[in-house]
Amino acid sequence: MAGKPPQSDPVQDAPQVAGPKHAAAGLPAVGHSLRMAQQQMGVKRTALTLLRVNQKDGFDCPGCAWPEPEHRHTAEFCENGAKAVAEEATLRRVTPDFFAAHTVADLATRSGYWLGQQGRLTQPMYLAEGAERYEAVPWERAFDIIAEELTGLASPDEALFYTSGRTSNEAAFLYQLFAREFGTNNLPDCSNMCHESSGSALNETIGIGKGSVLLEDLYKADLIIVAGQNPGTNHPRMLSALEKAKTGGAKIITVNPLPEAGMERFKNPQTPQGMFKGAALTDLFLQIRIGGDQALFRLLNKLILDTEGAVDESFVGEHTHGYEEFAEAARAADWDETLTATGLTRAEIDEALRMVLASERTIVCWAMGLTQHKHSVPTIREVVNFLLLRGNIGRPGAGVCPVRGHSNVQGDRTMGIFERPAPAFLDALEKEFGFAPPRGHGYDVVRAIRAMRDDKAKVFFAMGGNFVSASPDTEVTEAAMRRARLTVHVSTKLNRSHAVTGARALILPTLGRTERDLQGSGEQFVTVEDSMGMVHASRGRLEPASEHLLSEPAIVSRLARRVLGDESRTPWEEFEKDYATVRDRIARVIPGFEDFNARVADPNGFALPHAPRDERRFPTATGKANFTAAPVEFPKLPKGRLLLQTLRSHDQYNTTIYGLDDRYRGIKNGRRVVLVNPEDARELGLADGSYTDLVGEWKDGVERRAPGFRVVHYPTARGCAAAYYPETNVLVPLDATADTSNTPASKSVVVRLEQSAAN
Ligand SMILES: Nc1nc2c(c(=O)[nH]1)N[C@H]1C(S)=C(S)[C@@H](COP(=O)(O)OP(=O)(O)OC[C@H]3O[C@@H](n4cnc5c(=O)[nH]c(N)nc54)[C@H](O)[C@@H]3O)O[C@H]1N2
Ligand SMILES: Nc1nc2c(c(=O)[nH]1)N[C@H]1C(S)=C(S)[C@@H](COP(=O)(O)OP(=O)(O)OC[C@H]3O[C@@H](n4cnc5c(=O)[nH]c(N)nc54)[C@H](O)[C@@H]3O)O[C@H]1N2
Ligand SMILES: [Mo]
Repeated sequence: MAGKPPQSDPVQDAPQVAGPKHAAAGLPAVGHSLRMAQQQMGVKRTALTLLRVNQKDGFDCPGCAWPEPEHRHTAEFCENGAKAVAEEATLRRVTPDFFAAHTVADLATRSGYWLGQQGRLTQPMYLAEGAERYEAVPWERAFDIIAEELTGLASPDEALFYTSGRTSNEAAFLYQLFAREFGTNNLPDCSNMCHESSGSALNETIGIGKGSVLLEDLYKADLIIVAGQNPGTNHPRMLSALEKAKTGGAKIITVNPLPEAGMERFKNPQTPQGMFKGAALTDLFLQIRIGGDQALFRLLNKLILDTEGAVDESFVGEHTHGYEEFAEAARAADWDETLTATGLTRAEIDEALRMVLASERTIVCWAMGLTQHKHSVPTIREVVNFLLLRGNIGRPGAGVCPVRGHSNVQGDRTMGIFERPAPAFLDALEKEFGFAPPRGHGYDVVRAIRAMRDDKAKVFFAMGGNFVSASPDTEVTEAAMRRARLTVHVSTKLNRSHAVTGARALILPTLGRTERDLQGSGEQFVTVEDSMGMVHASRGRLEPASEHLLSEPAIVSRLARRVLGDESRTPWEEFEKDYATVRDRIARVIPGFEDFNARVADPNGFALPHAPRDERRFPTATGKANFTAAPVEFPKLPKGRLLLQTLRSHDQYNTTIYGLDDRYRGIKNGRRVVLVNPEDARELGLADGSYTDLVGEWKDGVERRAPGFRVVHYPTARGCAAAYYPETNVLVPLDATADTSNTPASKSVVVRLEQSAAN
C-alpha cells in the first residue's frame, strides 16, 4: 500500500549535517528512490511504472531532458527519474473534500513540500471572487469563466500564457496557436528563467539556439568540460554517458564552485562493479568563484592564441567572422584579473590549457551555473569563441552542449512557445491557418510580472509549472499575481501558485506523461524533443488519476473553441480527437518536421536538422560563425559580503520538493541551510550550526530577507555561498537580470549574513 501524506505542517526543518559525499548513485540511490516510489504508489505499481520509463513503447521520463541512449537497459535506472515518476504516479488524491477542508488562506501558509505531498488533482476547481475556498466546477463552466475574462479585456495583450517545460509538442503547438489567434505573443515560459542566456548567445554566434552535439559525440570526444552543472542530481543519466566517454579515452574538466559528488566518482547502478566501486570522472577540478567563467575562458583563449599552431586557421578563415576584433580583446586578457575573478591558481589554469591543447575534439557542457548571471550571455559567447578557435563546432566529438532542464523545454520552444517569435515562423502560421498573427513582441517572465504589478496584464494562464515559486522576488511576484483578475493553472499537483491567486482562480487538472490518453479516434501518444534535438513519441499506460482529467491538448482545444468561437477556422475538434492531425500541421509549419507522423513511428525517433552540426553552415546575420569580443565582467563583492547562488538539492524537482535531504552534500532533514566556506565563516564569525538571516543587497536599496538559515561549513569557493531555491527566491531582485536574455541572475546574489533574531 502507498503511505499517507503528511498531516502536519510546517514540516520540521531541523537540518543535520554529515559533510559532502565523494561519489554519486550506486546502491543507496536505488534503495532511496524505491522507498520513495513505494510510499507514493505501492509495490506493484512501482514495478510496473518504473519499467516503462524511457522504453521504446513507454513514456518519456518527466525528469530531465538528457537523451536516451539507443540501446536502453530494461530500466535505464535513474534515481531522480524514479522520483519524478513516483511524484506523478502517486496513488494519493486531492479531492473536492480536501478543498472544503482547507481555505485558500490556509493553503497559503503551507510549505510547497506539504502541498505537493497531498497527491494528484482530480477535478476542476474554482475560486469565486471573494470566496474563501475552491469549489468543484464542471469543465464547461470553467471554460466559460476564462472566456468571460478574456473577452472582457481591453486588449489581447492583457492576457499572459505561461508554459512550463513538461508540455508535449502537440499541446505546445496548439497552445501558442490559440494565444496567437486570440491576438497576443505574451508567451512567457520557464526557459526565460533557465537556458534563455544559452539561446541568446548561440543564436547570435552560431545561428541556432540549440546544442550542436549528439550523444555519440560525447563518446568520441577527447575532452569534455562540464561547467556550472550538477549532473549527479539533475541529469543523473548523463553520468553513464560521461563514464562511457571516459572508457573511450576522454578527459573531463569540471568547473564549479562546489565539489559535486556526481562529478567526482560515479557508481553506475547498471553494472555490478559500478555499484560498489565506481569510476572517477573528473580529471581536473577547477573550483571557480561564482561568475568567474567568462574570465577563465577569455584567458584560455588568449593562451591558445599565444600558442604556435593551436588555432584552427582554416576553419577560422573559412567559417567565421569577427576574428580580428575578438583576438585583439583576447590578447589583452590579464592573468591577475583572471586569478581574482576565478580564485584559481596559475598552475590550475596551465594544466587546463595543457588538456585543451592536447584535445582534438572538445565539448563544453553547461547548465544553470553559466546561464543565471548578469553577464551570462557574454560568458556563453566566450565559450563559443573558445570552441571556434580550435574548430570544435560542426565535427564529430566536438561542440556546444547546453544541457536543458525540463524534459520538453527545448521542444516547446521549437513549437513556437516564445514571446519574440521569428517572422518566418509567424509567416508559416499565417499561411497554414489563414489568420494574421500578432507581430509585436510579447512579455517574457520578468516583464509579465511587471505587467501584472502595473495592471497592464489581468489574466494569467499557466500550462503547468509553479509560477509564483519559480519566479524571482517572491514578494513582488506574489503581490503582482494577486492583482490579476483571473489566474488559471493547468496542473497535475497542488502547488503554491494555486494559493496565491487573482480575484478569481481556476485549477484545471490534467493527465501526466505516465497516463493513458484516450480521445475520439482512440489512444493517443505525444512527442517530445530532448536536449540534443532528438524527437520521439511518449505514450502513457497507467489509468488516469481521475475520470475528470482532460489532456493538455484537449484543454487547449476546448478553450480555443469556447473563446474564439466561429471566428476561428482552425479545426480544434479534430485536433482534440486525433493528435496525428496536429502533427500534420506541425509538419507543414516547422522546418525539420516534414513527414512527422511517419518518422515518429521509428521507436528511436529522429534528429532535427542543425546546420552547424550537420553541414558546418552557420545561419547567422553574417552567414558565418561569429566571434564576439565583449568586455570581461565578474561580480565584485563588497567587504563582509558573500555571493550567493540559489540551487537545487538532491530531493527536489524545481519547486517540487520530494524530501528534505540532500544526500550527496551530506544534509538531512532540512532545507534552510546556507553553505559557506569555513575560512569565510571564520572571518564573518559564523560558527557551523549557528543560525543566520540572509539579507540581499542590491542597488535599489530594498531589503530582501530570508530568515533562519543554518550555517554549514562547506568546501565551496572563497567568497561564495549556496542555498536552495525556491526558499531563497525572495532574495533575487526582479530587475537583477542577465543582459540580453533577461534571465533572473539567481546564481549571483550579493548577501550579508545577519544573526537570526530567533536565535
Ligand atoms: N532531480 C532534478 N533534476 C532536474 C531538476 C531538479 O530540480 N531536480 N531541474 C531541471 C531543470 S529545469 C534544470 S534547468 C536543470 C538544472 O541543472 P543544474 O544547472 O545542474 O542545477 P543547479 O542546482 O541550479 O546547479 C547549478 C550548478 O552550477 C554550479 N554553479 C553555480 N554558479 C556557478 C558559476 O558561476 N560558475 C560555475 N562554473 N558553476 C556554477 C553550482 O555549484 C551547481 O553545481 O536540471 C533539471 N533536472
Ligand atoms: N532562485 C532560482 N529560481 C529558479 C531557478 C534557480 O536555479 N534558482 N531555476 C529556474 C528554472 S531553470 C526553471 S526551469 C524554473 C521552473 O519553473 P516551473 O517550470 O514553473 O516550475 P516547476 O517547479 O517545474 O513546476 C512544477 C509544477 O508543474 C506541474 N506539473 C508537473 N507535471 C505536469 C504536467 O505534465 N502537466 C502540467 N500541466 N503540469 C505539470 C505540477 O503542478 C507542479 O506543481 O524555475 C526557475 N527558478
Ligand atoms: Mo530549468
